[in-house]
Amino acid sequence: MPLLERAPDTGAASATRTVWRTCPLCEATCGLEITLKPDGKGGEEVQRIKGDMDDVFSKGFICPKGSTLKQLHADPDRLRTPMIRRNGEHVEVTWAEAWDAVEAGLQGVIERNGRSSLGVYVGNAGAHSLSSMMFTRSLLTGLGTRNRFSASTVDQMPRHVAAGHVFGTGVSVPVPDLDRTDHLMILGGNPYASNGSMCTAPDFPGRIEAIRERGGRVVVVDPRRSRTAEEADEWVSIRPGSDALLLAAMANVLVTDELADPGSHVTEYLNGLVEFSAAIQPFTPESVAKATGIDAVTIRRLAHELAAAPTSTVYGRIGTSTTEFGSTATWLIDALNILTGNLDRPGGAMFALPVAGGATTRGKPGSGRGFTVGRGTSRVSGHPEVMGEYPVAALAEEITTPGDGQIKAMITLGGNPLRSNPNTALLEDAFAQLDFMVSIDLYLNETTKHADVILPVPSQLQRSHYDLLLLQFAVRNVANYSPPVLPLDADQPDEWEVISKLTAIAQGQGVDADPAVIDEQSIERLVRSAVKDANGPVFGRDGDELLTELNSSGRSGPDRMLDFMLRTGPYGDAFGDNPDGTSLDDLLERPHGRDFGALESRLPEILRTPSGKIELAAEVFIADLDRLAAAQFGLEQRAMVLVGRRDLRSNNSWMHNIEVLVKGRTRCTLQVHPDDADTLGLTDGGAAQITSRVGQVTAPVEVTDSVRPGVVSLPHGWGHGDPGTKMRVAAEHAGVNSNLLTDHEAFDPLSGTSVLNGIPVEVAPVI
Ligand SMILES: Nc1nc2c(c(=O)[nH]1)N[C@H]1C(S)=C(S)[C@@H](COP(=O)(O)OP(=O)(O)OC[C@H]3O[C@@H](n4cnc5c(=O)[nH]c(N)nc54)[C@H](O)[C@@H]3O)O[C@H]1N2
Ligand SMILES: Nc1nc2c(c(=O)[nH]1)N[C@H]1C(S)=C(S)[C@@H](COP(=O)(O)OP(=O)(O)OC[C@H]3O[C@@H](n4cnc5c(=O)[nH]c(N)nc54)[C@H](O)[C@@H]3O)O[C@H]1N2
Ligand code: SF4
Ligand SMILES: [Mo]
Repeated sequence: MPLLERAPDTGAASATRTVWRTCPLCEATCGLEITLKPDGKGGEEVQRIKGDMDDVFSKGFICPKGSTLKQLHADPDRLRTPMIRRNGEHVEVTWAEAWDAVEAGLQGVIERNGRSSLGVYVGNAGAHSLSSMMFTRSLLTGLGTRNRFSASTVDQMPRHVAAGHVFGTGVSVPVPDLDRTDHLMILGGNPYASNGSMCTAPDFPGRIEAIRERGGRVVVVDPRRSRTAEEADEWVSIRPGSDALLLAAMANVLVTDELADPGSHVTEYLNGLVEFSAAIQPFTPESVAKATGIDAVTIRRLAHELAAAPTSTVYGRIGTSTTEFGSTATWLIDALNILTGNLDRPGGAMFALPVAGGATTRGKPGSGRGFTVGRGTSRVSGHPEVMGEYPVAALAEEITTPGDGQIKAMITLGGNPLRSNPNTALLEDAFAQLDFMVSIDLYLNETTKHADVILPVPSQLQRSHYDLLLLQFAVRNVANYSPPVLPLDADQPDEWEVISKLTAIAQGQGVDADPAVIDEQSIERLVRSAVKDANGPVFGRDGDELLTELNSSGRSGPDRMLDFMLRTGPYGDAFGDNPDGTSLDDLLERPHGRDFGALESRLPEILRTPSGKIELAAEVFIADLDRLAAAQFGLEQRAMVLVGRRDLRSNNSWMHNIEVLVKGRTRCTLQVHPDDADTLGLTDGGAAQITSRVGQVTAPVEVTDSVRPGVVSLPHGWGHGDPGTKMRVAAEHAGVNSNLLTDHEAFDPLSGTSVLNGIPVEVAPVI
């Protein structure tokens, strides 16, 4: 036996050791280096967290939130025990008691009102959890209700709708090729604060700086001179809600000035260029100048610069997405990338080739069934279904409007709709009317306080991780798996077990249902469909053999499913057919991740439209241009409007209970331009009352010329300290809830996404 062999990992730690994992908090997927030390009780605790210099993707970058996974794990307010609400107060109970209450509550509602009276909301945390990514689908199916809602309709649904109609699936999302582009135009995104979104790129800021260092140009279109705008070559100050007009006018310039040339690599697979060019004619730079607040000369120049750069790429996020024309604006972003010849080529807008679980890597390459919406409509207002869900803007009315299918019981998973959805006062009243509610969450917060039962999940450090969703939108093809860093607490089920058990109980299997049964069904389904996929790497193989081989690892739950997805993905070992290919074992040997290289061209294989072509002139968007033209006058007339913003140290409505992140200056301020402050009589540090059609809040004023005149900015996700919540630190840094002002009646009809930016408001001093 070699003397220097490492002691076997018995869990009873006696020395410090280092492990690596991916930070699951935002979309940047940074690698963390975590030092563990003995905790004096036979276990381990985190000593320090820093950036993993060897991570193949993030190369050492982290933001201030990454290292706070330690504090999050240690937070005494983080729920470790299920809670039941008794006499209006939440009390700790055993898991057995919690499951009994879930069974009684859910089955009672189902017996009285049927399954259509169940509603479910999946929040942003669901997208950052491997358990949730793997097991939420069976929960949704098991509930047997169409009343599905998620944070997507306060976020990126327009991105899916544009991708779906143009390229064939909701996740066929082109991402800016940040590392090779010569010219980047960002609309409505502030990656210096958010670290990027629908574009997975750890150290997004560093990648932006690199563009400038190699002589490229960065332009930021935003009503605020955000940190990203400050770091860019040019800040284009736009009037909120008018991005679609600007983009349409830029497309118009490219067509009119004969600069539109999609390139031979795209033209072959492109439908609708002539129709698109005709439809865009009315949107001249002169005609949109007033509504956008950007003069015609600038608009022409911006378009010409895009076309003239050796490579260029246009990218838009929240500020473009959460507006009345979110889908059409997103489609126009794709259109500009197509017109300038930059789609699907290095330096332009490219498609990732996801290593695991990518919808764009399944099925027959080159064509498919295409994208449809409206397979059902919401009961009260008739909103069309999009990507299997209804808009959150309709959630309150679905709970409060009597009739068949009225929601009587809600399940929330990893979301805080009472801080993140529009018109939360209305929603709060609705939630108070529910017969039963169960939440899977880490905290007793503004939403979960309404739950009859709260089922806690282990902390981020106690779970395995793989960014199944976010790596589909990555600027490089990479894979990075993280085993749990710390063991589960005694009695604490893993998150997937909580979701699966809830599924089984909702299906009527009773409180003794074994989550492993759902797990077995899920993996079987995966394997059976893979061996039937004529274009997949294990087509025709014996499913039982594959299962046996998979099971020889002893894995279960999301890890086993991930292993299967990795092995049958485009870089997988295909169960032996491709020996150098990847698998979970392969990734376990590479704690810093495996890099499969820069993005490569994927046309025409990526396409899943019925025609096998890019549908540039998809009918829904061409038709929506009329609505856009008609809205122009209204946009021109707008007085004061409210927009949001993000702060690097915050994360939507949570992480506010972590002292190191919230200490210091107040972040929840109303930013007002000095001219407006003068006119309105507002003073820096004073208080302002902000009133919209649906609500009113009071917030501290920050006078700054970083917002455009006529625009005020208030971040979302604040407003803590409600009675019945348990987040001591957050309550001390409460802030105000900006979603008391956002209007549930304002949404993008193509995607159902709420308007969260460009809210008409009145602002007055509080004296
Ligand atoms: N006005 C305005 N509103 C907005 C936005 C805006 O820009 N302006 N942005 C919108 C956007 S982009 C989004 S994504 C939404 C977010 O909306 P939501 O998803 O509804 O809200 P979050 O604040 O992300 O809440 C996450 C919840 O998950 C819990 N949680 C954290 N980790 C886990 C976990 O691992 N498992 C489980 N089960 N729970 C966990 C947290 O405690 C918290 O309750 O907000 C939207 N709302
Ligand atoms: N630190 C931190 N990071 C996060 C989050 C967080 O809460 N905090 N949330 C995560 C989530 S869920 C998401 S979805 C991403 C979002 O990522 P980003 O989209 O980059 O997020 P924001 O920082 O909100 O940037 C939106 C920008 O749009 C601008 N804007 C507002 N209205 C308009 C408009 O009409 N037109 C244009 N062109 N711009 C407009 C705002 O001023 C703001 O600068 O961030 C993720 N990362
Ligand atoms: S940017 Fe920060 S929060 Fe996001 S993944 Fe990296 S360390 Fe985590
Ligand atoms: Mo989001």
